[in-house]
Amino acid sequence: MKKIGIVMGSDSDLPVIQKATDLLKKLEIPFEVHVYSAHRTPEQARAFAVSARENGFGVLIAAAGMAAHLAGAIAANTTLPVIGIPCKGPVLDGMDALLSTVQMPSGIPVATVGINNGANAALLAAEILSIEDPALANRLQQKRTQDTAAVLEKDAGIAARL
Ligand code: RP5
Repeated sequence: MKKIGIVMGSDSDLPVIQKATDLLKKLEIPFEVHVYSAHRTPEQARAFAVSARENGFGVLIAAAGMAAHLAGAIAANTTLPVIGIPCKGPVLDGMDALLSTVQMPSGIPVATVGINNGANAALLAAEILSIEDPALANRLQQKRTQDTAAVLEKDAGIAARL
């Protein structure tokens, strides 16, 4: 099975990444996590992206805040699908990272999820891998069924709370 590669711009992004890794563990998908910054360690970020396909990765996730160039810099150096997670920063509430991540010029796509949405990044990465993996597709369907049941349980209980 292909691995999912996760890169974060700083270890301060870890709480966002943990939402992704928790889900990947539940879905039994192998992953590798690194701290590489587009600005502070550009050579290491580039080297990871350049060798990612030959190193067995199928999808890459990149999380960064503020002037968030990491997902774009990773995408510039691989033709694997790259999912960007804009992280909330201390000043502009993540809007800076959201626009930096989502507004890629034509030719270098980054599939951008919502601010701090590590869970959706993991699910999207899993859905991409599931195209060629029926067992993973089944696990995703089971999760969707469980999530649906959880909402319906809330629906059934809501009257009692009002
Ligand atoms: C970005 O700058 C990182 O992804 C992080 O979200 C933000 C702040 O980094 P630290 O100053 O906390 O290391 O590159």
